[in-house]
Amino acid sequence: MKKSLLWLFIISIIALFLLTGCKAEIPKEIIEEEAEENVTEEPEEEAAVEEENIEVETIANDKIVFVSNRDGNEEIYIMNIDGSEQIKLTDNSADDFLPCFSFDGSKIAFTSERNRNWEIYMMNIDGSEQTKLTDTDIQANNIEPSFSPDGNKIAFISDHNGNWEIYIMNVGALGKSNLTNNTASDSSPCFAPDGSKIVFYSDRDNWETHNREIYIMDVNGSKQTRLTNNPAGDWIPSFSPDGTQITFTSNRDGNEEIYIMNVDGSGQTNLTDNQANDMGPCFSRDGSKIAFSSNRDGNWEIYIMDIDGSKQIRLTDNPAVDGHPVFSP
Ligand SMILES: [Ca+2]
Ligand SMILES: [Ca+2]
Ligand SMILES: [Ca+2]
Ligand SMILES: [Ca+2]
Repeated sequence: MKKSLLWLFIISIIALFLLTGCKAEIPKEIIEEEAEENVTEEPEEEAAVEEENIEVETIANDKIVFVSNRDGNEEIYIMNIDGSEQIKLTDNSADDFLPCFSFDGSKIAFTSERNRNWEIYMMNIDGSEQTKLTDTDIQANNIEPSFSPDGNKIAFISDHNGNWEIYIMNVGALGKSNLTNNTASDSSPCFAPDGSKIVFYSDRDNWETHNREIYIMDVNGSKQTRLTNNPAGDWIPSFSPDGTQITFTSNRDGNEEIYIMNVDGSGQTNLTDNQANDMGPCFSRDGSKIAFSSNRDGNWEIYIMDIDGSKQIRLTDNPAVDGHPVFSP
């Protein structure tokens, strides 16, 4: 049976529970040494590729990437911000999901299970040059990539130590460093626009009751600070372009809704208010809009709204699961 996006969410949740009891086994020092060894190997080649792409004008402007299983399995799509010109970027029988733009709009990192386990890949915005960036053993997974603003690093999560932890790697290098290291699940990292912080969610406060909270930390993993504090699930955070606000998902009113808060956790306000599930918000480049997914019309579709919650407009319209919208920078 093929996984829908909803299944991915559900499977992730189940996986988080199943895996949180296990202990990390690879010493952090060894991982960091590997990361440093690999740093010097390929950055020149990567920089050359970036320059080539800029010359042939493959920068995304006013686009949204998203995931849909409308062709029978999950693929990455790109469309205009009014929902027009929906173009498929990946095309294979495996699931491709969780896309993320580089801050210069030239690359899309994503997760794919085309190699049996979930690994992180990168491609140009027209779908060309799909390259695998991580390569773990078949029993483990690397998912949820988030580019650093300079494009040189990607934060992501891996379960290779037995539970989901946040890691950071240099693009083009195989090594990675832990940013979190505990028995709970830490997920959904997202870089601040100035590159100094990463926002994420964790169930470290009470994983038995599945109490996810939004946390923020420095990019070296220090100063991990909780921003939400309630018995409900608070998850899938994303920074505003100016770094002053965070939009996220919470089910504190009984179903999933989109919320916005200041970067210190103050002023938590819900932007959606209905009986359906509204999830996975992302700010537009100018900070005036938020894209998200909702099943309010009977199946998962992508919507856009102003940041005060007004003008909620549907962008996709088909019986398949459409989700995980991400604005181009
Ligand atoms: Ca696919
Ligand atoms: Ca909570
Ligand atoms: Ca709702
Ligand atoms: Ca749909």
